[in-house]
Amino acid sequence: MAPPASLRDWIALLEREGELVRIDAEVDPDLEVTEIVDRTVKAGGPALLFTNPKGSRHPLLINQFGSERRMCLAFDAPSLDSVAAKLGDVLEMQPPQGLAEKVKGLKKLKSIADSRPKSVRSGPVHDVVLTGDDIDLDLLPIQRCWPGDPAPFITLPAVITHDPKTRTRNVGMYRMQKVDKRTTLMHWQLHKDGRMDYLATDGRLEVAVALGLDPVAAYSASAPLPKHIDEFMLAGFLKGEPVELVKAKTVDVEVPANAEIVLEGYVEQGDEAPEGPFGDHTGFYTGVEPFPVFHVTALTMRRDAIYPSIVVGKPPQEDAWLGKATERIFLPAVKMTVPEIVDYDLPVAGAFHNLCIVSIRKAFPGHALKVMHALWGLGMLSLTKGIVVVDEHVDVHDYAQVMFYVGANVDPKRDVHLTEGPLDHLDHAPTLQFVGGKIGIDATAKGPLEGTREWPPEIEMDAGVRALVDRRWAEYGLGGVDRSVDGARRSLRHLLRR
Ligand SMILES: Cc1cc2nc3c(=O)[nH]c(=O)nc-3n(C[C@H](O)[C@H](O)[C@H](O)COP(=O)(O)O)c2cc1C
Ligand SMILES: [Mn+2]
Repeated sequence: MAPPASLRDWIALLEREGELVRIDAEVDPDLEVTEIVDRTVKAGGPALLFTNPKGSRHPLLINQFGSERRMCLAFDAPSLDSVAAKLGDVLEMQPPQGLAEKVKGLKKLKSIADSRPKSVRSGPVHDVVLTGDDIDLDLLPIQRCWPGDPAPFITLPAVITHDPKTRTRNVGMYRMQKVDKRTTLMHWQLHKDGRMDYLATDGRLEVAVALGLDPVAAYSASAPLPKHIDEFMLAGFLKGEPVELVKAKTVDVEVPANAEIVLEGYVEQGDEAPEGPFGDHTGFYTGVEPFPVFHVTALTMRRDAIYPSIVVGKPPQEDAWLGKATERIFLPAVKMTVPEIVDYDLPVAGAFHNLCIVSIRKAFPGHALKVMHALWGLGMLSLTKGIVVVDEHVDVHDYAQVMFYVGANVDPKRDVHLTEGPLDHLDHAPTLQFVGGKIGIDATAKGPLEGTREWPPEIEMDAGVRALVDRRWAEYGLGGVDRSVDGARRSLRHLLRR
């Protein structure tokens, strides 16, 4: 088994697994789909394939990522942590000793070499090629998600650009507001690589937008990789198969050969127009700001192309699971830089950038502060508004446990640290956009070198007594009582419901 190779294989897999429902009734992509999906996501329901969206001949797929189980099916992995382990394995490679280790090492190196995208001559994405006046975005069932949105938005694209100087490819997921049949806007936020490519050109930047990829390639567009790393390489590594790319028809960009739909086109320096408002993953409408205008020069499709979409809004929504995938998959990379980190959790309710809970192996006075500042300097985590640091034995995914230590171990005057730094583009709370306050809470146990009184021991039952009670449990006649109330075993699903 391997992760699904295309959106169609993925849909077939979801159907076999009872994870997809087809809706044949005519449903309006204008708001009605959102209300259905919102209820379905919150109930932990299946992926939905709207076969008859009003005004379009193309089916609309949504909620493909909306549960932990589907996320694991997408990666063909037993858990998101096991996907992370694959990456951690490569990141932590040591010079091999002995033949067996060398062979294993070679296999790992091969998996890296094989992750490079592969160019192919043709692909089904070019079954239908529309250019000039034939281009018509109205063909697609693009959703208007929330009542305050002024237009339909493409919400699940993989936007492909190249750095004009280095030619490095970048793939990112950025919403695109429809302007007319051949034009959209491109919502490249301030800190994103796509915007860097745009700013680096002094004229025109060619862009291709792929819609309807296999789930791992689609996920990779949302992954916060450093600018010089091609997201399709991560996809190839995680799939164990290179992403196959074919030359686009009207721009010098390669596109996934078996994408359902591709929009080719360009943006130009200085050509911007008001974008928004948009009901966003922050749970609020983000305001109107100028963003680049994307002119479509070709619309190519598979025959009977399926259009993929996602709704973001007040959490939890489907994107919670894309975020959780990133949280898990990037843990080994975070640990590479800050090895004292044991685990971290970005609560869904915190829209990912508002709060990070991190557990550390504390080794010296001020260690929690060191880790806070490291995270505030690390990739997209630098935009995190609040950080809570706990000791290594605390389960960061068990929010009640974390609250216990925040309450018990914190002297607010000593352990709450306020500072400033860059903030998420969409954060409406800071007085200035993009920059403002940060809060760090050190909920670790303090030592005498940190100037505190002696820290009291925590209450813990004797291991011998625990084993004894385990052995004798049946004798007590308490069969109905769950004896394994253990935070660590609670699934992410429970955390979402909390
Ligand atoms: C459903 C969804 C929608 C997103 N929309 C946007 C967006 O409109 N603009 C943006 O800059 N980032 C958006 N993001 C986040 C980016 O995809 C993410 O930061 C990604 O790492 C950007 O790639 P880059 O770092 O290569 O620019 C979205 C993420 C998801 C999951
Ligand atoms: Mn990138």
